[in-house]
Amino acid sequence: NPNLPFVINTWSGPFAAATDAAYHVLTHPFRSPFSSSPSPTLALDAVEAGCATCERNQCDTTVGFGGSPDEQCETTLDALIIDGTTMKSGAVAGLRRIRDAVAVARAVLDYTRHSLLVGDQATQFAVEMGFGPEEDLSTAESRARCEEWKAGGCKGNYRVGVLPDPERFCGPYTPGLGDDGLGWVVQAEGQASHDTISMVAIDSNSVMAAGTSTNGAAFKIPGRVGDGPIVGSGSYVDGDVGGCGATGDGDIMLRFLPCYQAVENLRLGMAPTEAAEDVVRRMVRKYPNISSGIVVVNKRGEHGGAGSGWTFTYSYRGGEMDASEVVTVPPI
Ligand code: SD4
Repeated sequence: NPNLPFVINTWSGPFAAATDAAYHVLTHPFRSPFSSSPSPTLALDAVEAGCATCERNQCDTTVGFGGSPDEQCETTLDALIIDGTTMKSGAVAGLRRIRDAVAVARAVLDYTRHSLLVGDQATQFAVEMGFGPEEDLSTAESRARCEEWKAGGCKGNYRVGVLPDPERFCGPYTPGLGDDGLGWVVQAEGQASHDTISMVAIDSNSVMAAGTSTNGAAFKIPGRVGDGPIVGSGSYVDGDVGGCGATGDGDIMLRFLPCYQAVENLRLGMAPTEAAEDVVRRMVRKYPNISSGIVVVNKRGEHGGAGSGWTFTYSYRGGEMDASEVVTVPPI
């Protein structure tokens, strides 16, 4: 198949380096003699390398340390990785004080019988697995951004309705319903922070994997988990059919399991673009203002995307391409 090996990822620009890193893994098969991973698939290695690239590069400050501070100015990380052959997955949510979120998710997949670890206990697991020492995930920039948000009255706060003590929640701010009337606050302009790396990789033997890494939503309530680490939401892959990666307003998206739906759409015979458009339409029907982006690839390496609320661009690289290419998707 001339499309293979193949990598697709939810964004372009700084995220293209992740596509290239994953593609490099697929085209330079190598396993460290020190690796004891019981799941030695190149596709998983590629997804991990791609997501880790964005974690290290702080892609758009929405992946990895130093981005999307929560209400208390702390950065926490969500990540997921899925093996399309065994359907095993590993994930962490609200991971604190450890940078390598996708690698810790991979360790959950490789070395436990669980699928998802959260918060401080995920940190403890990470340290036990050698990902320490713990370190503050804030940077001077993320702290300044958080202080500026507080000084500006906490616009973009996710709390709605009448609160018992608004001052406690970083007030004064204006609570209320979103303009969809469905009870979510539309982020103030410039404060929406909705980028995430979600990727799918297919090696030259058609073995597939998918994964996601994000620092979530800026100024979230501490403890909030988005769509990123949820199987079928942040990403999904069934090695017999295809895979999907998602980005966007995770609080809403995870209600729809959009990536699960997209892969099921492929199974029903839809082309990748059609499969992606269908899931975006399902979400837009209920939430007309939702920002979303979905990438879909079938087992043959045919791909497509769809988005809403923004002009979504994704990157991919396959076959013998010299560099990753960008696809621009007009909003639905
Ligand atoms: C989240 N989905 O935690 C992530 C953020 C994101 O594009 O994707 N932004 O809601």
